[in-house]
Amino acid sequence: MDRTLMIIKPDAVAKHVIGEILQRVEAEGFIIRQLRMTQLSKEQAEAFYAVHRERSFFGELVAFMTSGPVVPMALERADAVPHLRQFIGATDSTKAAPGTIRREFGTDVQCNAVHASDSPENAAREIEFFFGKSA
Ligand code: FUP
Repeated sequence: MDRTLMIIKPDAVAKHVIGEILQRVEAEGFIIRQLRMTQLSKEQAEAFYAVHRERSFFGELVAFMTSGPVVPMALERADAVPHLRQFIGATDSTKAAPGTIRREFGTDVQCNAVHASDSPENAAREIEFFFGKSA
């Protein structure tokens, strides 16, 4: 079994669809191993998205991710990383396939409802970021 990190982003939290998203994730066979709600500081959001520091959208991304609470979780499943990426859909919610989480609950390329780790290495780093080494 592999692990990945998913974050329910501030737009989805504000829409009151945490429960619906969790229901779909569990129905897809993911086991929730860790889960919490937190409000990211500017420093934390900048550190989490450090790989995007030079991108034009970095400032807006950090502002959005700190605009309200987020719900990070560690999820377990066979092929967790690629399976969750497929399940949430393309980055831009307007281009994500019908039925995916981003298409169903997101709005655009910034307010896209959820984050999911893009590699097993990043999944391990991101799970540690939110839940510490013991997770
Ligand atoms: P993803 O791995 O699908 O989350 O997408 P990226 O790593 O390409 O981008 C990380 C986050 O930056 C996305 F979730 C949303 C945000 N983003 C923007 O806000 N504007 C853009 O033009 C591209 C990405």
